Amino acid sequence: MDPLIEAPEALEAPTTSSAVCEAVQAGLNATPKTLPAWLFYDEHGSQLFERITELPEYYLTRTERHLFVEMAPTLAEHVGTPLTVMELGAGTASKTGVLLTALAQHQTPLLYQPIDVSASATEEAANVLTRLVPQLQVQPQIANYITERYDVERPANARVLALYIGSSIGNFSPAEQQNILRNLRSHLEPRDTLLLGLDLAPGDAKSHDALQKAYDDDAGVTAAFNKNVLTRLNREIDADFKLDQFAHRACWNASESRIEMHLESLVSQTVNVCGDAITLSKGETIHTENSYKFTDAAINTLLQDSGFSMNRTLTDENGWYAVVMADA
Ligand code: AVJ
Repeated sequence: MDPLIEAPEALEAPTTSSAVCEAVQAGLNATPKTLPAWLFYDEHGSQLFERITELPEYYLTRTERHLFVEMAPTLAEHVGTPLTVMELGAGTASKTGVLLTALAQHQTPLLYQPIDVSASATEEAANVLTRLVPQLQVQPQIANYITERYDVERPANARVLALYIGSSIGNFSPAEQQNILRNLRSHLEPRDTLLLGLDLAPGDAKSHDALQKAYDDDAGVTAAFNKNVLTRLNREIDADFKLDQFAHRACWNASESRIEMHLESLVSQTVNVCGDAITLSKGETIHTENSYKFTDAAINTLLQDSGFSMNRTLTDENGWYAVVMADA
């Protein structure tokens, strides 16, 4: 497919180990040191993320699911029928299932079009969801949804409900966020609807402490998720990270409105990565992830700049998480 824009390094995993070496070396030789975020999601990392979504401190998944349960009965009315559902990212099947179950009561069969870079993720989602919603017709597409064109099918001239949920957009820089939504909107018509799930910035409603703990839980699952990146590099490429010489750190960057995850070197040390000696001083960190958090104003700007017009916003009673409906 035609690349629309330069691919951000964050999204797509290279397929050869020499390409992984190159990407990892580039990040570790930069100042400050970084590692690409796709490294998180190997098999063990994906399992750890599933465990994160069940932690008491990690309110995002559970809060979004509650909001879906609340809005599901009237969603078909808001979107209008006939409708088809497409989703960026394979999504956590259980949450999408809440919406699809309700929508399938208004529309049989219901065409569901998940778009993801990972074939295994879309397959898994398709399997779980068809078991949950037998009226579902699943048509997955493997594509990089930032940079590539994809197809959106409209059976019977249906309206499209586009899902981009789970705070997935938060892992991308503001420029990438805009590219994702602009690319999405170029596939939609004015009568179509976007449903966007976003985590809200700390403030009067949410303390910094509550946010911080969501990314540094007491059981240490997020720490394990972060350090798994190093385990993966030791296994998949020629690297010798000593795991006990790194510590998980999560910190709020107020000026960028994001939680950052880092791996802090506890000692001054040298690590070998594909024949390259990387030196880290004591206290130096490797930046592994950004998770952007949104104010109401930032949500408005993001939608406006990408051509959507805000329809309504649903937030939980604490005001911690938002599900936004916008018109294409
Ligand atoms: C998958 C992007 C929603 O940023 O909250 C969870 C990933 N990182 N804990 C997030 C994550 C650390 C998560 N998203």
